[in-house]
Amino acid sequence: MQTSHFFECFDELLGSPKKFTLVCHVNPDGDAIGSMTAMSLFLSNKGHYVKMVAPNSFPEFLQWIPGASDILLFDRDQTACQEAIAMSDCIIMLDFNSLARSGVLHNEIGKTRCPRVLIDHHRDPDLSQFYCSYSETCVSSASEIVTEIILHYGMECLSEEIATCLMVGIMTDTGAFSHSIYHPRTFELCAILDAKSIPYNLIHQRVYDTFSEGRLRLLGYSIDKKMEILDDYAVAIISLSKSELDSFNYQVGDTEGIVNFPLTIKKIKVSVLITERQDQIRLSFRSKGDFSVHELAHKHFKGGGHTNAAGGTTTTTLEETIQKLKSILPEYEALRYEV
Ligand SMILES: [Mn+2]
Repeated sequence: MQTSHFFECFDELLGSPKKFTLVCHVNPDGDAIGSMTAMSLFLSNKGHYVKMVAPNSFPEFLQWIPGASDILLFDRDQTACQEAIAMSDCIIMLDFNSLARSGVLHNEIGKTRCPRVLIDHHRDPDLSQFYCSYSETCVSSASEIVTEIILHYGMECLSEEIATCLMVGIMTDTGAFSHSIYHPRTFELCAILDAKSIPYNLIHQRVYDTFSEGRLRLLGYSIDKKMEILDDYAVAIISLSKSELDSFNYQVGDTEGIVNFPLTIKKIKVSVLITERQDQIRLSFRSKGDFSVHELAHKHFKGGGHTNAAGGTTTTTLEETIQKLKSILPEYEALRYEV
C-alpha cells in the first residue's frame, strides 16, 4: 500500500488541536482495544482531545490495558457515546472497515459530517467512506499498523503504555505469534515494542492466564463432548447451545480461542465453532494453509475476515446452521479428506 497519501492527510489532521473520536467493532477483541487505546494515548500526548467509543463491553482480560478504562461503552452509556461522536472533528475507525461492523454506532457515525479515517487490516474495505485510510491486509493486526504510524512520528512517541497496548493487539491477533504473520516486519516491530513495553511474559500472563474455572471446563467439554470430526472432510465442528453456555456460567469472551484447538489435529484444515447467542447464531472459522475461510464465510454466512480467521452469522436455529455448513462442504474440493 502507498502510505504517503495517508501520512499527507493524517499530518494535516494532526496539524492543529482537534477532538478525535476513536471507534472499534462490536465485541471488541485484543487488537480492537490495543490499537484504539494506543492511538488514543498517542493523540493525547500530541495535545488533542480524544474519546474512545466501543459498541459493547469487552472481556475482563483486556480491561487492564492502559487507557481501557476510559473507553465509553454504547450499551452502558448511550448518551455519552452519542455526544462524543456528534462533537468530533474527526472519527478514526480501527480494526474494522465497514460501518455495519460497528453495530449500534453505525447510525451515530452516519449522522456526522466530519472526516473519517480508516486504520484496518480486513479485506474488501469500502474506501469511498473515508477521508483517508491505512488499509493493509498483509499485516498481522490493526495494532501493527498503528505501530508503523506512531514510529513514523518518531521513536520518542512510543511510551511504555503505548508499546504495551500495541503488543497486546499483535499478540492476540496472531494467537501469541502462531498465525497471521506475513512478513519479518511483524517481528521487527515487536522487538521495538518489547524494548519499551512492560515484560512480554507479564502481558501474556495477563491476557491468557485469566480463565475462570467455568471457562476451562467449557473448553474441556467443547472438545471432549461436542467436537465433531467429519469423515469425508478435513473439517471439525464444535457447536454450543445457549443452555450449554449457561451451564458453565458463560461470561463474554469465554468461548474465545476454543475454535483454535481442533486445528492442532493433523488432518484438520478447517475448524468451525458455532454458538447460539441472544438473537443469532454466531460462527467462528479458522483454517490452516491457504484455504480461505473469509471467502466461505462471506459467501454463505454474511461474514468475512481473513484467509485463516473469519466470522459469520445466521438467524436460523443452531441445528439448521450446522446442517447448512455441512451441505455447502461439497463445494470445497480442497477440504475433502483423503486417507
Ligand atoms: Mn484485528
